[in-house]
Amino acid sequence: MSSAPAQSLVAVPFLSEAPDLVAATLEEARAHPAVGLVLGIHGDDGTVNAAVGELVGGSHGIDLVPQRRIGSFRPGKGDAINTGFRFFLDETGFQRLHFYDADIRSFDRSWIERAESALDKGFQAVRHFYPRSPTDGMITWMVTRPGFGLLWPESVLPWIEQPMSGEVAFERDSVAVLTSDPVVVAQSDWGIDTAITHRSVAHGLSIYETFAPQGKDHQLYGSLEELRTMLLECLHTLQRLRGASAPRPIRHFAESAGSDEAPAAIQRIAYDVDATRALALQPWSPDQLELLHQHFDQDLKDLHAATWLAVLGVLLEKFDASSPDWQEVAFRLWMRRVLTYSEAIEGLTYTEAMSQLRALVHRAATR
Ligand SMILES: Nc1nc2c(ncn2[C@@H]2O[C@H](COP(=O)(O)OP(=O)(O)O)[C@@H](O)[C@H]2O)c(=O)[nH]1
Ligand SMILES: [Mg+2]
Repeated sequence: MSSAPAQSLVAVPFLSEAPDLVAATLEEARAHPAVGLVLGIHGDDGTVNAAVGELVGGSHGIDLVPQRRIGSFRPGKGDAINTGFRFFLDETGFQRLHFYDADIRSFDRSWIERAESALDKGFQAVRHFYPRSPTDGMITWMVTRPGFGLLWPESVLPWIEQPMSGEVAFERDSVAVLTSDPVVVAQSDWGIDTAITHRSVAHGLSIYETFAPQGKDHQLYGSLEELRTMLLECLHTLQRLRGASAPRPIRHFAESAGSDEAPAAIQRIAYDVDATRALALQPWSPDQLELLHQHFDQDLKDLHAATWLAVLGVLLEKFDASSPDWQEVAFRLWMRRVLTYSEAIEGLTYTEAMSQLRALVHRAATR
C-alpha cells in the first residue's frame, strides 16, 4: 500500500486524443487514494478541450489548464510537461508528481500503485516500461537507445528500458532538480522525454523502472511519416545533450519483465509498411544526394545493424536540424532502417524480434 494518503499530483498532457479516453484517464487517476489532484494539461485543440471540459467539468479533484510557453523549440509536449513541473512546485505542496499519457487504453490505477510503491522504496524517480509491439518504439530502439550507447557507453543510459516513456513519477526534490536544469526547461518539443531521462542520470537521481505487464495499448501509426517530427526532434535532442553535463553513476533498479511475452493487442504491426516503403523509396533530390555522398560511405541500400550504427554515428555528428535537406536525409535513412529491420523479423517470434532490438543497443554500447 502507498504510505500517506493524497500526497501525489497526477499530470496528464493531452492534445488531440479521444475526449472520452482522456476523461476516463483523468477520472481513473483521481480515484486512487494517494492522488490529491489530477491536472489535465491541454494543447490548442479547441474541440478536444471543450469536449474534455464537458466530461470532467464537475469532477472534484480534476483541474484542466492550458500548457504555457516555457521552452525555446517548437511548442509541444515539452511545454506541457514543463507546465506540469511548474504547477506542481508553484501551486501545490504535494510530495510526488506522476505523468501519464492520455491515450493509454490499458491505463488503470495499478500504474499509479506501482509508481507509489517504488517511490516508497526511496527512489527519486520512477519510470514505467511495458511490452510493446516489436515494430512500435522505432525511435527509441533505432535512435535513442543506440544513440545513448554510442555517446555514453559507460553509463546506464542505453540500458534504461524506455527512455522516451511518458509514464514517469518523481519525488518533489527531483522535480526541483529537473526544473532548475536549463536543458529540460528549453525542451518544449518531443525531445522532452529524452532530455528528462538524460538529465535525471546527469543529476544522479536514483531510478526505479517498474514493469506494466498489461502493456501500453495506445494509438499507433499510419506510415512512419507521422513520426517524422518526433524523430527529428529526438535526434536533435541527443545532439544538444552532448553539450550538457555528463551522466553519472546512479542507483538504478529495473524490474524483470518476467515472461518475455506480450498481450495479443500489443503484438500487431505498429505502422503501415507499404505506405512507408513508398515514401522511403522516393528519389533523392540533387542536394540530398550531395549530402549523402559527402558524409556517408556506407552502402545505404541495406541498413542492417552494423551499417545503421555507422549511419547513426554520422547523423549524431553532422545532422543539421535547421536544414530541410538534412531533415529529409535523416528521416528517410531512419525509415529505411525500420523497413530493413521489419523485413528481418518477418516470421520470427515476439521474443526473437525483441532480442534483435536489444542486440542493436548492446552493439552500440560495446563498439
Ligand atoms: N498538451 C500537449 N500534449 C501533447 C502534445 N503533444 C503530445 N501530447 C500528449 O502527449 C502524450 C504522448 O503523445 P503521443 O502522440 O501519444 O506520442 P507517442 O505515444 O509517443 O506516439 C499524449 O497524451 C498526447 O496527447 C502537445 O503539444 N501538448
Ligand atoms: Mg501514444
